Amino acid sequence: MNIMIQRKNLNNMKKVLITGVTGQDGSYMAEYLLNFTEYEVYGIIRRSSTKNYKNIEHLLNKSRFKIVTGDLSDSQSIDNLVREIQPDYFINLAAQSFVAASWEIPEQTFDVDAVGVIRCLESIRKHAPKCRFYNAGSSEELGNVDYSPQDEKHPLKPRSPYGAAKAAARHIVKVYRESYNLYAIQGLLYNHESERRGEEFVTRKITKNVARIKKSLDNNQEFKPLELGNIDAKRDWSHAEDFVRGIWLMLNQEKPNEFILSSGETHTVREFIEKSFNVVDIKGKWEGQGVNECFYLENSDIKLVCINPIFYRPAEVDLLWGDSNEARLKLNWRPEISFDCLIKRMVDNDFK
Ligand code: NAP
Ligand code: F7E
Repeated sequence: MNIMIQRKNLNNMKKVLITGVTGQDGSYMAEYLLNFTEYEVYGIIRRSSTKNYKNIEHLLNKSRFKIVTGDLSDSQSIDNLVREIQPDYFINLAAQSFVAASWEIPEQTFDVDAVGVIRCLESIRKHAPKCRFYNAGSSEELGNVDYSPQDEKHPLKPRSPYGAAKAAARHIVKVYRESYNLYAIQGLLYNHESERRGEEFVTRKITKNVARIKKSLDNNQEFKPLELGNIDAKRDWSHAEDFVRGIWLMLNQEKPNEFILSSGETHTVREFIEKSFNVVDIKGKWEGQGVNECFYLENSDIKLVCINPIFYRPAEVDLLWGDSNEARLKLNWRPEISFDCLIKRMVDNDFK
């Protein structure tokens, strides 16, 4: 371990161990908890030849934020951390989280996203059974949905190795909760995005490219159109900042209940594209069909967006739309950042 860990915390601060702290949700979660003086946050990063601190740079000088190393593929590293830190909360936000990649690396996805969860649970069971554990579940577990909007009773019908791994994790979290009386839960979260979203996910890919295209148009420069896959897929998008609050509420209930977090609205990728261009005052029109469909700059033959089938998936989840009424009622949680505001924040950030 690369830091000295105080075994007894003299200030009586609660210790929160967060995996995935360099990612979108992990960085927002660390930031959120550091706003409260009673938490000491241990962010787990995995060893790599190049540091990837972009999302947490602004937290590194905070005395209550500590970086430790560990990897969900390595039980010993997780076990050592839980034994030595004795966390009060363990928030597992690490994953191979890119659905499209999960067909290319299915074993690695399953190892990190499903078996990795067993590694966390075993360490908690052995060394810190009072620790509250949160695992990041996903609407991808529902997959080929039976009805909309989907609620907590919807069956698990995953369509990707990623969705299957998260569904397996959901079962094992429940097994450990019931077998060992652990406070272990897996929320079911619909898509959430932000200025920190990875650049391969469709929303960030769109907002980055809208900024690039806007700059090229302003400077009369030639540009390549943005290439996308299935633009008719529907998703229920929110801002990640709203969701870390919801996760924290879920972890602090009297009893360990699992909830859906979602905006309660669904939109197509196509709509996301149109609204993103609108933010920078670019109007376009759709022409053509299927793989030949393009989004043209209004009153011109300049292509802004076109379809590349390379981005189609072996199996698609066509429609996700979450019913988060239970969370709203029982946790008194609701998202505050609207779909339009999310898009504006992301486009403005990329334009800057
Ligand atoms: P993200 O930005 O892709 O972050 C993933 C994090 O996991 C990164 O910090 C990454 O570290 C870390 N990681 C990957 N493999 C690891 C391993 N073997 N050991 C330790 N750390 C590892 O993901 P996110 O969007 O914040 O999502 C957070 C969690 O919520 C994930 O479990 C995701 O599957 C789930 N989820 C996300 C959404 C969403 O819409 N964002 C919706 C539902 C569920 P590196 O920096 O080293 O790569
Ligand atoms: O795709 C379509 C694609 O990769 C959204 C993860 O956070 O949310 C996320 O998974 C939709 C899909 O996210 C492109 O086919 C079209 O229908 O942004 P995405 P996702 O697969 O919904 C869930 C809840 C998670 O748990 C995951 O961790 O957009 N799409 N064209 C495209 N998607 C991408 N990435 N790239 C395209 O060019």
